Amino acid sequence: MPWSRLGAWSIMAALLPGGPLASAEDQLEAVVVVDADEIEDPARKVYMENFLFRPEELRVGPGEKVQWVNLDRVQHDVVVWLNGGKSVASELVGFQGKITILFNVPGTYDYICSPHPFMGGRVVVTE
Ligand SMILES: [Cu+2]
Repeated sequence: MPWSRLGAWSIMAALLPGGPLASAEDQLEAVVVVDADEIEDPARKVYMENFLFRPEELRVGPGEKVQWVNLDRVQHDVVVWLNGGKSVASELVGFQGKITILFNVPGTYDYICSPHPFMGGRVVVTE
């Protein structure tokens, strides 16, 4: 990213209460479902258990991955809401299945499980 663009982006991010404003393309790149090996760091793990996300809120840095592990005998997924009503959805995974999502851009990301929309959680990405 050129410095001029980065500078403008930072100014907009500082001015807007809702967090960084980016193009639709940048928004999609802010949150990416990735293939990954098991993440050992407990600070970046979320368990899906008894139809809850545990912990409900996680704080990570930009460029870090979060991994969800399903401990229920039903399928769950993770659908992360972005600004402007867009979302990024993982595949559904069954018992002991894992979902890994890379968060590139600081902000507050609420998510749900689409078959069970009462299941909600939040990832806060801070510098
Ligand atoms: Cu679910």
